[in-house]
Amino acid sequence: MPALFPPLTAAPGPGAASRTALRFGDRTLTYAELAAAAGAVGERVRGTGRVAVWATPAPETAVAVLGALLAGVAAVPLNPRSGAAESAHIAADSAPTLVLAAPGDVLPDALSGLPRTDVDVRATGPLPEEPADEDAPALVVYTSGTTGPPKGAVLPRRALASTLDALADAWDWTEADVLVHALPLFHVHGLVLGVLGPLRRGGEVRHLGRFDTEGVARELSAGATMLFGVPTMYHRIAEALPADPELAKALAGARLLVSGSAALPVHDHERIAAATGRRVIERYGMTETLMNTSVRADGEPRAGTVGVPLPGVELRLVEEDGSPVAAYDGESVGEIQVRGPNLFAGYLGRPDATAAAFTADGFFRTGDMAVRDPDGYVRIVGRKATDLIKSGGYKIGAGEIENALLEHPAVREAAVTGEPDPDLGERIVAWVVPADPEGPPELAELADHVAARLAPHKRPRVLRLLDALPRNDMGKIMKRALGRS
Ligand code: MCA
Ligand code: AMP
Repeated sequence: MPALFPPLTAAPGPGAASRTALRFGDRTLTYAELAAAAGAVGERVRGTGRVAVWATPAPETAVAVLGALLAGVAAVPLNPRSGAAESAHIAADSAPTLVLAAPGDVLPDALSGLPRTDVDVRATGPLPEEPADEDAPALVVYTSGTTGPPKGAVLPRRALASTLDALADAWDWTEADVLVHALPLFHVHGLVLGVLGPLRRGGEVRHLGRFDTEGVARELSAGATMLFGVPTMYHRIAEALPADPELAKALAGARLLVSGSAALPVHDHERIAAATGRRVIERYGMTETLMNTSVRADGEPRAGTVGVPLPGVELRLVEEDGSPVAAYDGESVGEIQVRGPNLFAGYLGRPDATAAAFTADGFFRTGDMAVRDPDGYVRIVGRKATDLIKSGGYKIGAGEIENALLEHPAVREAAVTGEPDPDLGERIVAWVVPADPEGPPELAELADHVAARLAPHKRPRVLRLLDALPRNDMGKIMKRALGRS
């Protein structure tokens, strides 16, 4: 398989090596510096099994992941805010041989048994010879399901290469592009699209560390050409625009504004278009499939659609019984199923879950429900599972939060749902039957409990106390009834 990052490994043209590759605040690495530092990581990890990467929004994370990828070692990016139970689960499930972190980072107890290697972004090492096997695992990214703890999606090198090249085709993405974003680096959006994407093209990425509209305006005014964000970020931009002419001007000058990870509300799309003259384009993907569809840079950025299938991606809408929906008429709803080189190889150590995720003819069942317009544009209208919540662009399983809540002494029974939220898309609601009706738990203590165990973004934002949970004759909690009460 050709190199994953030709700009690093190919003989550099005049000036190419001195081009900026990464910027995190005032910390910058050129392509030559990045290649040297990644080479040093590669030397350290070559021949080991999977390595964990403490994925802070810092250049060390990019160097660590790149070094592992170049050496043919799978990297497992870890959320540095994961709580105790989540860290312990991922460490045990992925069984890394060592953990790569920035000097000074404090690691949780769950990782203390692992050898630790500090990443030095000024180190130099030779670039390793990349593995030829395109099916070799490149990343293991943890993603929530409806029940149980998160599963590790194994992403082969081929999937990364094909999805990034398909996006380059759809977006006219070149080495001239400078991407700005503030996405976390332990998920596909921020890591694969937001860091590996620019590096595969030979362009530049500027990471803001944390999201704010000032940083977006500053970087887009100072030469950045593209912005990636989740809808929550575009919502905050839409809210800020009326009072911020600099932000409006900066967005107006961008080449491409891209939203993904959840549905961009039409209202926010239209407010941004009205204030800037620019339309945000949406692309649709999943941890397991990488990117499936996008509005193309030269296509019509219709609000509320995720565009057309990317090159190489086969996409179909199917009825409950697996038959194709009657028509692409903008009305017939079916589940999106996809097949192509962008797909993952399976869930780590979970052949049962992997088998259940695919149809007999190799299509991945996304669980997302959509319609297609006659011209092929896909519009997502919902999702099959009520037990999956999308909050701030993060996918969160109701079951993992329920299990955490049930471990709190003040909780007798718990059910978790998502309800519409203008900022987060959905907010997590905890329905709780208290152990002691006279001394029910408070929202803050349950939120802290979940944040410390799982992660802060999984904490409930609303607490509703009940005398009993509505259950059907089988004893199963009727979540739809909860939503209406
Ligand atoms: C609050 N905090 C707490 C607690 N409460 N910490 C501990 N215990 C608590 N009880 C902290 C938070 O950690 C955070 O710290 C701060 O308080 C604010 O938290 P929060 O309100 O949750 O965050 P926010 O600032 O509102 O974040 C909104 C966001 C974020 C920036 C939009 O949700 C985000 O980054 N989303 C991106 C998700 C994403 O990348 N998804 C991609 C997966 P501090 O203030 O220090 O930060 S989907 C994917 O990859 C697929 C392939 C796709 O299609 O893209
Ligand atoms: P994750 O598993 O965290 O990678 O999230 C994948 C899910 O995010 C998909 O199955 C969709 O439900 C949702 N998603 C991603 N992009 C979009 C989008 N542009 N519009 C609507 N939903 C999206």
